[in-house]
Amino acid sequence: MEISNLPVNALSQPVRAALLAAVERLTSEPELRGGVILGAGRTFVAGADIKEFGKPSLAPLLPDIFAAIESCPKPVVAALHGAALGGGLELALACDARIALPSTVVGLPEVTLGIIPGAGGTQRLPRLTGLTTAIRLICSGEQLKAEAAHRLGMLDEVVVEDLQGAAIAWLNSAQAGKRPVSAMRVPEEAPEDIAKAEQAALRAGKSRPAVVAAITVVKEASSTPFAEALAHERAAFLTLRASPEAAALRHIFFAEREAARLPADLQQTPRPIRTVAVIGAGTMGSGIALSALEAGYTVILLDQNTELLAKSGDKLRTQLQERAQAGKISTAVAQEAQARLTLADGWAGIALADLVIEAVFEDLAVKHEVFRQLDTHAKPGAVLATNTSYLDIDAIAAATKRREDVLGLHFFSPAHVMKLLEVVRGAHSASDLAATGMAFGKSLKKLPVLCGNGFGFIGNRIYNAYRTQCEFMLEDGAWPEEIDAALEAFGFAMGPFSVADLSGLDIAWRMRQARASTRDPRTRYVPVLDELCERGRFGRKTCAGYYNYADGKRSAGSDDVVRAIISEASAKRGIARHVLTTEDIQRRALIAMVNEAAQILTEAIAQRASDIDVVLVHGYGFPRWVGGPVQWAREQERKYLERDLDIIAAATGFGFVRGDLDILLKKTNEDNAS
Ligand code: T1G
Repeated sequence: MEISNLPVNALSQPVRAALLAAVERLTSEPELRGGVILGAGRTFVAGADIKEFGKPSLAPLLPDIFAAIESCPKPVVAALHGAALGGGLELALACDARIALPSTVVGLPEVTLGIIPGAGGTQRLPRLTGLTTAIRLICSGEQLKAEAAHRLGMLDEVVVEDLQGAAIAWLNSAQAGKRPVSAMRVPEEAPEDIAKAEQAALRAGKSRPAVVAAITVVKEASSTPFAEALAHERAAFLTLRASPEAAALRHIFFAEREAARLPADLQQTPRPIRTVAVIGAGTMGSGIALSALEAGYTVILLDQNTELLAKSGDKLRTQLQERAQAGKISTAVAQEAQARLTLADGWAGIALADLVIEAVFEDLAVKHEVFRQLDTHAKPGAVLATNTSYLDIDAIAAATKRREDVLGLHFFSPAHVMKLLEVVRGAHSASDLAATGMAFGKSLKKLPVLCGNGFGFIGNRIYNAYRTQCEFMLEDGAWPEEIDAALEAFGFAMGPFSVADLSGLDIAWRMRQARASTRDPRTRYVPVLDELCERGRFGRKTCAGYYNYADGKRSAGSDDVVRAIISEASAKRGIARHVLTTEDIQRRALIAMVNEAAQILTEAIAQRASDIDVVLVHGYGFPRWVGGPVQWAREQERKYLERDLDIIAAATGFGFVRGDLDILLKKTNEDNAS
């Protein structure tokens, strides 16, 4: 029985109907002695068809099909390759045996979609692995390679070739027969081990509703009759699937894939890239070099500071070895990658590069000098990329005679960890540069998002609006710890003032000083950060910023110095400080993001609304289970969004631009697809 619903053989309704018919035929035809279920193409089954969620469930349902497999008197073997995930693994668990190729991955990732396995996974998996492993796997959505799954008892055999032949051989072997997992008993385990697994799962899963539900239902495997527990699983699954959190997680799942799509006129053949030159051996440059090395590129690293260059080269080699020891990459890849790293001792060293990425100091004059050198030394047709966070790509490109080769590749720090990559086209970027940047990002296993060349592109511009509104709230009456606590309660990994202290207040201070001369005095400006920096309080690096830091630990709240500075700023502006509730803080910060997002869409800086959510979730710690600022706004009543816009318009005063919420809230067909 071969399931073919490319690209990932999702168990859509037609597949379910055909599979049930095949199982019924196996059951009824006397000459048939056993069955093998396998997937066509590159994989077994990636799960239920997520695109069907949000619509009425159509028969036959997976639990009915799996019951038919178990009640079929003939043995059925699942032959697994590629990925057997979610409903795909549940299908395999309903079979009498599971045989896989070594490269197969298996898992129950439902919690990453805000749901729990809804077709027996919570009851069958523990019968093979025990409760502690089942709790860990189901609450994390962890995917296991075949060998690991085999060791845990989830697979019966791992074969290196002829998967179908091995499955048929199993059917013809003496061990073939009905061995329904549902009839097995859950292996005994120490209650304290189960409790520890529970606590670990709740911590790692931030006690999200799906994780809490998964633990409750999985534990029934050892206490409740199978059929009854199965009904509880189904009920919990259906409730979660209808929740806004599940809708948000499905939204971001599809948004991440949608972001890779370029508009028709930019769908061009990417320029071939084999050798990458990175200019600047600082934190960003080294992180970019590491990513490129691990992705298989030949990397040339250049820095005018030869001591820093040598140090960064050593650090890169060490990092490659460490990642091999941690099992993140193979030892062979680590050694081979080290051989692909060259430390250039001058500009001539970049002559062979197909792509040059500069990650030097964020100053236009410095970037201009680098691009003049690139103009001279980079080979014709090489892509000249800047990692700038804020500067105008066109202003940088103006330093070369080949503006058509200039592109923004905005990595996020640490560059070898953060998946987000903003691919920024300048006014003169050649039409194949977007495809080249997106393909390069994908090859680094990044999440590339196409951006227009506006101040702060997508992410920094929105984060800037969010942080500015939070500074206004400081002056209006909230303390840093109240604002951070409110936004961390919303789900941000860190509040804006803790983030500012971590990245260093002096960086923002330098940028503000550089822009002071062009700032319109009529716009509201909060001088608190400048006052802190005047006192040498740059944040963690000076053990004092908005907070105090001792032994790396942040103080619970801001101290009297900070409060005096804030109160003085309020007084100077004639503000009578007032209390802001957690909800006030959350809504003002979020509507500031939404308002900026609306303008970014109107200005076509982002291709689509869902791209903005991908940027905020992957670049700024926006809680994934809320789906991003756009998804959040779509879940709000319009009248409250308008009310909140009025509030920040009043708080901002001169220069406030009210975005067009309609453009943001209308569902496009891509959104409807998800
Ligand atoms: N349903 C519908 N479409 C899916 C899909 C799914 N389960 N998985 C992938 N796609 C689409 C995806 O949107 C993309 O579409 C194309 O397939 C290629 O995907 C009952 C209820 C399998 C590891 O969570 O993790 O089972 O962009 O780009 O990088 O308890 O897809 O081409 O139009 O990701 O090679 C649980 C989700 C579902 C697995 C392959 N299963 N998928 O990665 O390709 S809930 C999952 C993945 C469930 C049961 C419950 C990955 C992959 P388009 P791709 P890839």
